[in-house]
Amino acid sequence: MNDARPRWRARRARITGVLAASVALAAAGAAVLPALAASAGPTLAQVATARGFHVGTAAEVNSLASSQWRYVADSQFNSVTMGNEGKWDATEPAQGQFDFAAADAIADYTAATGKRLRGHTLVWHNQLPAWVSAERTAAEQRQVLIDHVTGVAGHFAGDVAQWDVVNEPFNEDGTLRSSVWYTRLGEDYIADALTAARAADPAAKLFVNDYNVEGVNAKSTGLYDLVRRLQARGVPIDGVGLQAHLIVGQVPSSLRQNIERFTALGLSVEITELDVRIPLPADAAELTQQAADYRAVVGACAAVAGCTGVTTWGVGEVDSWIPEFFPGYGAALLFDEQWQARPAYSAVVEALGGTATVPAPPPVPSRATVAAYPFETGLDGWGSRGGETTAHVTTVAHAGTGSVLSSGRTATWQGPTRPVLDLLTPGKLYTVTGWARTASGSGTARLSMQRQNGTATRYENISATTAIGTTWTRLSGDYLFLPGATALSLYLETTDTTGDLYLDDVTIETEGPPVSQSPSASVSASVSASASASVSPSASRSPSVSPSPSGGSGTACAVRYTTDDWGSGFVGTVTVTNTGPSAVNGWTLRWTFAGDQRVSQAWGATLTQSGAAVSAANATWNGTVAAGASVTLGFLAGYTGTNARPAAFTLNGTTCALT
Ligand SMILES: [Ca+2]
Repeated sequence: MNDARPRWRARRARITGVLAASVALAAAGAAVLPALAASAGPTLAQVATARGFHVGTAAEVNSLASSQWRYVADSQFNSVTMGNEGKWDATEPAQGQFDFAAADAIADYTAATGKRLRGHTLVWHNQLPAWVSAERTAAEQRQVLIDHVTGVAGHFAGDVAQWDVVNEPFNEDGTLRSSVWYTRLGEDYIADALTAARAADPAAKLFVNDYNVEGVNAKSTGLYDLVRRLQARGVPIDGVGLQAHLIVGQVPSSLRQNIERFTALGLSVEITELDVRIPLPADAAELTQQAADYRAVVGACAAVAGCTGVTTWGVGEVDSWIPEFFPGYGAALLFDEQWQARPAYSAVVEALGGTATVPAPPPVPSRATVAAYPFETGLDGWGSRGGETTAHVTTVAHAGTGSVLSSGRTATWQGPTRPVLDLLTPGKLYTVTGWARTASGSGTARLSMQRQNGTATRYENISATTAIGTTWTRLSGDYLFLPGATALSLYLETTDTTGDLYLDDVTIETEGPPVSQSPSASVSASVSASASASVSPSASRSPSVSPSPSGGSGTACAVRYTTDDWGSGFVGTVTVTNTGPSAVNGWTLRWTFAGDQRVSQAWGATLTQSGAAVSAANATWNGTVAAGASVTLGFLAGYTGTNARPAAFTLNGTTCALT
C-alpha cells in the first residue's frame, strides 16, 4: 500500500486533456440531472442504488467524449467497466512499458461521477501484443504474467471494485482453452494471476469471467469445478462473471439455478457483458421479447442475494459491438440509435422493483465542420506519403467534378495525406469521413492517422472497407485526439493492393454545443416506432447554426437529383447550379420527400429533416456559389416502399428548374 498512493496521484496528474473534457461534461450533466429527475422520476441508476444493486455499462474513451453518451450514462448507470482500455494491448503494449492513458480516463470518469469501476481484464488470450507470445521458458512466461497483473492491478489499486482477472479461460466442453497461458503454464496460470492480483490490490474483488456460462451446462460446470479447486487450494477468488451475450428469446432457463450454485460456494456473481441481439431490422414483437429477456436476466440476478450487479456491454446502438461483430444483428442494448430507451429499459427498472419512467433523450449536439476537402479546385493541401504521385484530376469525382488520384504506388501504405495537427483539439472526438474508389479491381481502402509523439510514431486506423473501381465507397469513423502529439497526418492507403486510388470529399467534423431547440422528439418518435437499427445516428438532424441567406430575391437555380439505390436505402446526390446573374452568398435548399425517406448522414450541407420536409443549409466552405457555378451535396437515407423522387426544390425560397 505504501507505493499505491504516489501512483494514484501520478495517474490523476497525467490526465489532462481528456479528463478536463470529461469533467466539463460531468459538470454540465450535473446541472441537467436534478431537473430531469424531478420531472421524469427515478433513473435506472437511482432504482438500482436504492436497493444496493449495480447496473453498469462498458465504457470506452471515445464514448466519454460524446455528450449524448455521457448524458445517458451519467444518469442511468452506477457502474462502469473498462471497454478495451484495460486490456493487455492497451496497458502493456511493450514489455515493461505500461500505458494507462486511456484506462485512466475511464477511471477518472467513474471517480468524477461517483460510479463503481470494474476492471477488465488482466489475463486473456485475445488482444495480446505479439511480444507476450514470443518464445520463452515457462518460468519467464509466468513472470510476464505476474509482472503484468502486478503492474496493472497495482496502478488501479483502491480504484477498482472488481477485476475480471482471468477472461474466457474455457472451451465450450468445460476444458481449459489452449491459450498461450494454458499451453505454457497449465492450469496454474489462473491461480498465479489471482494471487498476484490480490497482492497488488487487496481491496479489489477478483473474478473469473466467461461467456456461454449463463446456464447450467458443460462450460459453466467447468467453471464451477475450477472455482472449487481454487478454493480448496486457498487461492483468492471472489466471484464469477457471466458475460451474457445473448440472442433474443434465448435466455437459458437454468440461469437462476446456475447463479445459485456459484453463490452457494460463497462467491459473488455478476452479469458482466449483457446484450440481447436481434436480427435486423428489429420488429415490435422482437423488442417485446427482448424486454422479457432483459427482465428475466436482471430478475434472476436480483433474486439471488450474492448476485450483485448487471452490466450491459455499452449504452446504445452507437457504442454496441454487436453490429460490427455479428453482421445482420443489432438493437441489443437498452437504448437505441437516438439514445431513446427501448422497451427493455422499462423491463430492467421493473425487474429491480422500480416504476419505469422513460427518460427524455439527450439534447442533440450541433455538428461543427472542422475541415472539408472537396478537391474541386486543387489538392486542398494534400500530398504524397512516399514516392507515389498525388494529382488533382477531373476524370471521376464523388461530388462535383474533381478528386485526388494517387498513382505509381509501390507500397500499400502509400496514398494521399494531409497534416491536420493544427485543426484538432486534444481530448475531442472527431468524425472523419472520406470517399474512396480504386481505378480498377477491388482493394481494401483505409483511412488512418499517423500520429507522432516526438520520435515515436503510431498508426491509428479510423475506417476500412472494400473499395472497387465502379463506384465510390464511404469511409467514416470516429477519431479521439489524445493529448501529446507533435505531428498528425490523415491519410488514405490500401491494405492489400498497390493499384491507383481515388479520394474525394474528405470531412472532419466534431460535436458543437447542444442545439437550443432539439428536433429529437419528432425524429426519435418515428425511429423508435419502426425500431429500425439499420440507420446510424447522425449529424443530419442537427440544425446547427442557420446561415442568413442573402441573394434570395432574384435567385435562379437548376437542380439535378440522382440516387444510388439498394432496396432499403440510398445515397442521394443533389447538384444545384446558380443560373442567376449574380453570386449566391449563403443558401438553403429545401425539398419534400415523396415517401418515408429518412436521412441519416449528409455531406456538403447541414441537413435538417422534419417529417418529409428537408432543409439543407450550406456548409462553411460552400456558402458562396458564383453565377453559373454549381454546388453538390449528398446524403445517406433509408426508406420503405418505392423511392419516389421529390417533386420540387427551392433555393432560398425560389423554385429551381429540374434537370
Ligand atoms: Ca470532389
